[in-house]
Amino acid sequence: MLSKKTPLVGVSIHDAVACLTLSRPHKRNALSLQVVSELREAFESLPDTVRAVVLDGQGEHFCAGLDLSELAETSPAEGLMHSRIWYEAFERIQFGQRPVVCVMHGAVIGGGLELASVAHVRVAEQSAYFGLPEGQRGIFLGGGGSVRVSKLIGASRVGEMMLTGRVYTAEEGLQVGLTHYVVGAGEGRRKGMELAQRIASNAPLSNFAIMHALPLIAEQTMAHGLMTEGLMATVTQSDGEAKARMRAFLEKRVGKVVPTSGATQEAK
Ligand code: 1HE
Repeated sequence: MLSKKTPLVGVSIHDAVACLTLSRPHKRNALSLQVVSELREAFESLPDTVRAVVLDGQGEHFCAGLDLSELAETSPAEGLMHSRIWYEAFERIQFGQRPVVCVMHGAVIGGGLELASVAHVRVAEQSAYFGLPEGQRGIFLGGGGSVRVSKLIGASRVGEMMLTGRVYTAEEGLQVGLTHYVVGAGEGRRKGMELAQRIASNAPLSNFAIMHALPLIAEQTMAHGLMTEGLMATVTQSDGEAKARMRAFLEKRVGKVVPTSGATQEAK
């Protein structure tokens, strides 16, 4: 008889922001195929009113990476399919409908860091630490990290992490580009929500361009990139929403850009 499974990804909706929480704390939120599939499903079944997502983890750690019990006995063909399932799910999240703010604490290891690198904004609590112990486990990155984490910090640092087992602290992660923010213990969700609410208030077409066009432009040659950018700029600025927002500024109905503490440490 099939028993009803406890959801491994919690979902709560707060107006335009959804919080998705890895909820397998007894296994340190290790990513089994079931978790990956629930994650994908959770992203894909959010109501249209949700315009940004916060992704975090329950318990002491954000995520211990791949569920090692799943790959211990697999054939090469099964291993390849395993990666493909992760790739498809992660692609849907990165190039889905809504920007994602990932809030990390404790272990952000292996596949956990690969998942975090899918997000568009990353917030680390001071307890967060980043590792890629694939070399020690006798495996390789298999959730897109060779591509995505390398884009964040460069293949040289990724290789060094995997070869030597180096672990970056949250502060070091901020310096090298693994996270955009470092906040105090227990502050991650609040900061993540604040950022997600700000993202949700942007013009939808601007968020679309940032999520979908910017990564493509960054891969293009100068000539192609400028052409793509020009076309995307034309589309966004032609939208009624853009016209209304620009008028609101010119008529002094909205605030100015002001200096803030920026992408730096907040509470100690
Ligand atoms: C796991 C996993 C896991 C914990 N797969 N079961 N990832 C790693 O190499 C990280 C392995 N995990 C750890 O180093 C530690 O568990 C932590 C530092 C994350 C947390 O330590 P701790 O002391 O809080 O917990 P624990 O006692 O080690 O683990 C609690 C339980 O979670 C325990 O199971 P139990 O049945 O004995 O209670 C652990 O076996 C289980 N657990 N982590 C399976 N990862 C697509 S390719 C990606 C490649 C990778 O991700 S490689 C990195 C894999």
